[in-house]
Amino acid sequence: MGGQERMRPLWRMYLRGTDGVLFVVDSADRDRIPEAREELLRILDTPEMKNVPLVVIANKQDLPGSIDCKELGKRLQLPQMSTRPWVLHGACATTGEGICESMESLAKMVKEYKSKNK
Ligand SMILES: Nc1nc2c(ncn2[C@@H]2O[C@H](COP(=O)(O)OP(=O)(O)OP(=O)(O)O)[C@@H](O)[C@H]2O)c(=O)[nH]1
Ligand SMILES: [Mg+2]
Repeated sequence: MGGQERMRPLWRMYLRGTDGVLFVVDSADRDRIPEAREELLRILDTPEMKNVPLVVIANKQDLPGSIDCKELGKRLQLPQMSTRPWVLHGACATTGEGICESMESLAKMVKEYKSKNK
């Protein structure tokens, strides 16, 4: 789903029955990382999203000056997520680098989550 501001109110329509979240962040858009963090925490902070697995794609790793994967994770407060399974992958959507790994992680984590919540 698109992440532009006018699209975001639609996100909550899709929360019920969600088994995994894939959140793509522009690692080169440094000024808007706090905005990305607020939006991410907002969707995760509902009872129905408790412990739903999270995959974050740190996209645009090819651009000079982009925030590296580890630093981005910190800025999104991922290490503070203690009960939720999460993983972070660096990626470049234009070449496809990192995308397969991200999808594989998502598939694996969703499978685990569903087997626990049956
Ligand atoms: N260099 C590079 N460009 C990318 C990558 N992924 C997407 N793009 C390009 O980024 C552009 C879209 O920018 P976005 O930041 O997704 O969207 P935006 O138009 O800036 O709108 P916002 O969602 O408000 O930031 C397109 O031209 C894509 O080709 C990437 O990994 N590396
Ligand atoms: Mg942008």
